[in-house]
Amino acid sequence: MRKNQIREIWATGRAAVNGWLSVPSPYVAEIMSHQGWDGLTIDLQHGPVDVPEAIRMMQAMAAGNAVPIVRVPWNEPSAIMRVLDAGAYGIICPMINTPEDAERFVGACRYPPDGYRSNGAYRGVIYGGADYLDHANEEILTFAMIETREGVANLAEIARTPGLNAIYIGPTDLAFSHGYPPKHDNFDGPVADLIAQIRETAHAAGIRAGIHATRTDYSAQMISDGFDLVTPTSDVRMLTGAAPNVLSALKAE
Ligand code: 3PY
Ligand code: MG
Repeated sequence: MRKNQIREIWATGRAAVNGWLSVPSPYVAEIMSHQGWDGLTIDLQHGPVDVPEAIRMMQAMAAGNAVPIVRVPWNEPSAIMRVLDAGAYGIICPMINTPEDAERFVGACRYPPDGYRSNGAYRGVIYGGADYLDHANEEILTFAMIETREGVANLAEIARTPGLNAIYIGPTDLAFSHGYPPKHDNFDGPVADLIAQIRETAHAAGIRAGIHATRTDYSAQMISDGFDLVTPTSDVRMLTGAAPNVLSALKAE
């Protein structure tokens, strides 16, 4: 089976840099997959991408090296299994709040006896290889999003879920549920303290920690603080970030 590059990066002690895809376009996915991202996550929770488009995007990405990851809309086994069957090598699952949530999520990603994933990886075997079934449980990465007060309270237990590889912090929902404005890139303050606490709890349980961001400087800070994966930006943010610079240079009064 094709190896999961993010696991290999982690094995050498480095952090993985993940890109984020919200534009429902195989062409955009193909362009991004040739830029050197370690992983690329297709977002099915927020934004207009749906499962059939995500499948076309993964097909387009396969010519590049980025590991195909999908953030599913919810902790829903059928949605998880559909994108795994289509070749996703990692799943980010929103709003994991309890050990039961984590068990349901991870179980959907693992074939028996480790979980209850159903057999039928029609494109997994094309992307991954003919021995996909034998190694899928070892290669596919599971990321539980910790982004609520309840998730933080239960984190030590959640992190001990067999087969859970990592947590992934959603900083805006995390801030929201603690009564703060939903903001990314928290350099300091109470949400920054929570984020450090979550990272340390995950590491103490022997699993990896990833975080969503929108700034390069903040992402660099998160890597130096010890995060194993950062998402520094997205396709949409790169467009909306770059266009105003060009326009303000040309349309300045
Ligand atoms: C959050 O900030 O809550 C996220 O889910 C990031 O996309
Ligand atoms: Mg969120």
